[in-house]
Amino acid sequence: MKASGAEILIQALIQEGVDTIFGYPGGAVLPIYDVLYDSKIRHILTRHEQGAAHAADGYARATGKPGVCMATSGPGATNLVTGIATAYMDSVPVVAVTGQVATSLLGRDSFQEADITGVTIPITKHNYLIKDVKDIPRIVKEAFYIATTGRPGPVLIDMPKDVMTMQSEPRYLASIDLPGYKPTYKGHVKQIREAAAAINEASRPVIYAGGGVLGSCASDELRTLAEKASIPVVTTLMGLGAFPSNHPLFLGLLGMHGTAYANLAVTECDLLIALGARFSDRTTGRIEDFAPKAKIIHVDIDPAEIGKNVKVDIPVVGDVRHVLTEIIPLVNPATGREWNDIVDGLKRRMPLSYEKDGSLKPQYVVEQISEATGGEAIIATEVGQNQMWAAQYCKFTRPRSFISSGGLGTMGYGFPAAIGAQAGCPDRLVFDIAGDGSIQMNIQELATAVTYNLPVKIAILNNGYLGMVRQWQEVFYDRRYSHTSIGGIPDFVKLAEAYGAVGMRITDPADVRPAIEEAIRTPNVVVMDFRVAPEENVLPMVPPNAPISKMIGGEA
Ligand SMILES: Cc1ncc(C[n+]2csc(CCOP(=O)(O)OP(=O)(O)O)c2C)c(N)n1
Repeated sequence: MKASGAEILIQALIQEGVDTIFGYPGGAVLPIYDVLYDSKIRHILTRHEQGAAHAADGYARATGKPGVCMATSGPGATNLVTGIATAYMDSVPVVAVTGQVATSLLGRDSFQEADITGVTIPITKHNYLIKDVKDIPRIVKEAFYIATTGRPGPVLIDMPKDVMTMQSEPRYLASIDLPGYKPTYKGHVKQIREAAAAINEASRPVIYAGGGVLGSCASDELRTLAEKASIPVVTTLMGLGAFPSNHPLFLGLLGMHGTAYANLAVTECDLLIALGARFSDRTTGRIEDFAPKAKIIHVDIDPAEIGKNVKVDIPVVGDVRHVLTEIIPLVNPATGREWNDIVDGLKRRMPLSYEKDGSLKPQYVVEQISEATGGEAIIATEVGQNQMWAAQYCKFTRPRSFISSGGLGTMGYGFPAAIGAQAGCPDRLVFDIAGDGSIQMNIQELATAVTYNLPVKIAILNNGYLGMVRQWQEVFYDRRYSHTSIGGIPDFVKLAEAYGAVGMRITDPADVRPAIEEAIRTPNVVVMDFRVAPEENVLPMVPPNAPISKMIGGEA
């Protein structure tokens, strides 16, 4: 039976298991929206296309399934760009569908025409401009396959309006054939043996776990390896949640705002086992001084990552879970060696700490959120100090619980991503830990959260500053706070109420825990405006391009 391009598209999405699309309509996607009108796919109308892209990304990070967003041509498509780039930098599987002007109008500066496949080449894993209605089933299948396999990432499908209305007899494919795209899942046997031998020989090993551990669902294997060989674990920002925070072997975050003990353990180790991590400058500090005494094993599904930033001694190309499954039986059991005592000593001597002077401290707010939720909530963050305090003070008991823009550092990411996570995980408690600056970048999505009854709890650490930038100005620019004091901060309580959410203002430390508990009990979107100490800094801090062992502050 013949069907229109738009019908074929929606049918193909359903076949890929899509149940939710985050989107925003416009002229060039009208035929698709017409089909959506009576389709079984849930469409969540955001208030900005950037919100739709971040929501699809948050949905993907929380559920492990690909997230889907949709926008019209031209400005709708370009509004997705920041969200697509955010997903690309953090290897998140997102499929973005954009409308395009009719094929006869392409290349003529037509109304609302933007060359979105051209624009997104460097920020997508792959993209398509569909010119023939017959290609729709194949392209949709390929797009999901590419987005979710190998190193995951965003794929864009651009669809001209006339292709949506053309009729065709659809032929949905059961399998796909993509010569030239064959991700390597299984590591090379010889390298796996070498890696296991290196682990058995090491006397001061450390595991450095990144987002690839979560991407490959390898948390259990990570834990098995760490426990079997008694190896301390540090994580990147993207790797938080991959290993339980309360585990005795856990050393927390590494790098610029990592714990002192994680940074010192990596500096002193003789073997660094990097798992699905990409050695970003925020984690390594000055690259020449990174893990200077260590042999490095690097396991990554993307061969382009290996040797990109650091010299690797034992490269293993493959999926972290597959590779760990092979390595674990070859590793000798070990119990508390001298190294474990040294690391435990560091942990005891220099814990994360902040001055308790009676004022309302942002770290305290984050600690209380973590305690009140027992480490079970999904925590999304914005970008800045709020993000780093969340990374330092939130404890995670299970994977896919920390949702944050690591690679691109996108302000305005957290709230829409939290909406996506809540849509994908209706039974979980979802918080967005926010700054007063970043929350204002996508605060219009309060309408989306309220309309679709996605009861995200927003905790604004309101310091009146673009805090992280102010901190850099304090440290590196002699306290010249150029344009980082943000005036015109709205009354967040009234704003919440204006959108139909619940607003609370908290100024006294004694009110923090009761407010959080009340928010958790409230079956609605809640905005908590915590008026925190304005010039609190995130510590420890490694100055950019300094060795990670040279930290400012943070030691007890
Ligand atoms: C879209 C975007 N613009 C600018 C920046 C640069 N930037 C990084 S952190 C930050 C300050 C964030 O301020 P706020 O949201 O109030 O959070 P705080 O640091 O105070 O917790 C800025 C401006 C960014 N990361 N993203």
